[in-house]
Amino acid sequence: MLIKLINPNTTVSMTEVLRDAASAVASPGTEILASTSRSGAVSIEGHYDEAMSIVGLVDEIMEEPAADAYIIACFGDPGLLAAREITAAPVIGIAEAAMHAATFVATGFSVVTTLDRTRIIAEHLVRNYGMQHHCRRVRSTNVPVLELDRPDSNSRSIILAECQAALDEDKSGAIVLGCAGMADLVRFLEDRLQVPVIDGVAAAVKFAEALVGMGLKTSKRGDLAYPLVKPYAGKLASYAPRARPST
Ligand code: 5HY
Repeated sequence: MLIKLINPNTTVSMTEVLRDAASAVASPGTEILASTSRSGAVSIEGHYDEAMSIVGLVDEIMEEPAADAYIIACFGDPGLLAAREITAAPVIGIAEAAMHAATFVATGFSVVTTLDRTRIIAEHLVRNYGMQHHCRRVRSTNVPVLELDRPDSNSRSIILAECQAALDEDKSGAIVLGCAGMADLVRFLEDRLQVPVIDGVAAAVKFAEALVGMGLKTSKRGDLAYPLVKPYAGKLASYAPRARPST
């Protein structure tokens, strides 16, 4: 099975972290094709960055129509429902994957993310995904996304301290990592915290394998049907939905 893992930001070194995290959990028959968006922000840290990332995400999906599943490897899950409209293959966002995984291993979890503005975006996701019952709190660390990549930054210890505060103050039983760039912190944190620490990239790979294994595809009835065929104007003219042979 072929899973296309898309980093919707344009930082190639982050994609390498994501590829390693995905490959570490992929089953022997699963090929992970990790790609970096070619348009948009170097890091996605706000609503505008997210909105602007969606064209690059669509390009990556359209370029690999034969993939069995797609993963959007950014914790805001930018463009998730739009992506589900343009393909019938399962599309999984890492935030939804991580939150769902956490509900299987703890009655309550905390999300530990990067900037404070990202915290607010993650809180929206908690509500959108109906996770209020499970998510005890979303916490920010004020570590910018690209700091996670710098060997000389003290981001690891800052994130560890915030996770410890989540366990002590929120009484959470598990930690959800609120940024794709934290994927390589799982072992470091689990060893010290002794609770499940969930990286959405790994969770998304396992859920993608499960959905494909069950033969489940995205429903094409209702709002996730292929986009209506119509002209688009201006810079986005070439993105106008086209008629499909089967529809
Ligand atoms: C992410 N931004 O996972 C996020 C989420 C964050 O470029 N990849 C990004 O921390 O803002």
